[in-house]
Amino acid sequence: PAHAQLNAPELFANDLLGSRRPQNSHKGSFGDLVVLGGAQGMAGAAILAGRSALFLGAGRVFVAALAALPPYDSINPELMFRDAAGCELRARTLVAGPGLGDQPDAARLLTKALDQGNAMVIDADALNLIAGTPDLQQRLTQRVAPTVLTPHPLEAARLLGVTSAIVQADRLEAARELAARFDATIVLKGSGTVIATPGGDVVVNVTGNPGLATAGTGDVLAGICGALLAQGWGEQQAAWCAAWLHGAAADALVYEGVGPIGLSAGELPAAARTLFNAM
Ligand code: NPW
Ligand code: AMP
Ligand code: MG
Repeated sequence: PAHAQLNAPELFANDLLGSRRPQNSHKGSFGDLVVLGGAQGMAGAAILAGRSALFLGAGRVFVAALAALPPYDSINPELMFRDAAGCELRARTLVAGPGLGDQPDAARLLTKALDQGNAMVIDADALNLIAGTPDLQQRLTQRVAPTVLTPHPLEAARLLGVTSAIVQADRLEAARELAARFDATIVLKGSGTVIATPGGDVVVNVTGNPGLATAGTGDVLAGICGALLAQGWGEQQAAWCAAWLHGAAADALVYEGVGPIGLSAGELPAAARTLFNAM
């Protein structure tokens, strides 16, 4: 077949069970993660990604925003807020893009982020900046560390230089082409999320529902994927499990009557956490 369907048993088979933690582990065992994003008016996107990373088990989570933030997040004071320009990026898993915007400070930050050697999720405006900047494309393809790109159809279209209708007409091919072009794992979002690797593996996720068609759900997915990378998962397994958990969390919420209408992105992290601990 051209692709396999992504089902939970494949994740079990990989023995990457989320609830297994060594008895003597500590927060340093589960990785430091930095979300880079949150320009003026979109700080919420970066906070949603950070909260998702926290709920899915990253050891310490920093939100490095371009906009001025309050001293701390009153809903999740565990998050550490940093000024984007001054935030240490080395030895930390990065989630770049949620609410990052398109201003010069965003491009400077992304340049620095692409050049660090740790795992990275690239989403939203980081993808848009890369689409419009050959220098950033070159830095992306030169990366060696695990790299996952999470475009929605329009972001994928911008990266490929085509229309979103063309992406949607052959989603498998669009994902494969992006994986080959950028030598990274691609999560092409939308109903039936497609995950493609540079090696040519393609799977279609089976979880999720139209309750996810609301602002901020992509920012949650990026944070979940980052949390798995921060805990040492490989890029393909992290992409698979993140997409599966994100959709399954939405399915569980709909089953409880929380959606599809009115499901809000901020409700997903706790639901995904419950599923992950049960795996
Ligand atoms: P249409 O309408 O069909 O032509 P943009 P964005 C398409 C931040 N956010 N199937 C669709 O195009 C993000 O992190 C901040 C088909 C849609 O109109 C980014 O940094 C929030 N088409 C920034 O905002 C919460 C699909 O893409 C267009 C599709 C801009 O991101 C919200 C939108 O794409 C947001 O996350 C699908 N499944 N999905 C906050 N609270 O701070 C998308 N499209 O123009 O890139 O805008 O995705 O909203
Ligand atoms: P974004 O557009 O970046 O906020 O991402 C939206 C998220 O919601 C992605 O993970 C999509 O796969 C998911 N999503 C949106 N609409 C649907 C749908 N109709 N069915 C399943 N998943 C969806
Ligand atoms: Mg998005």
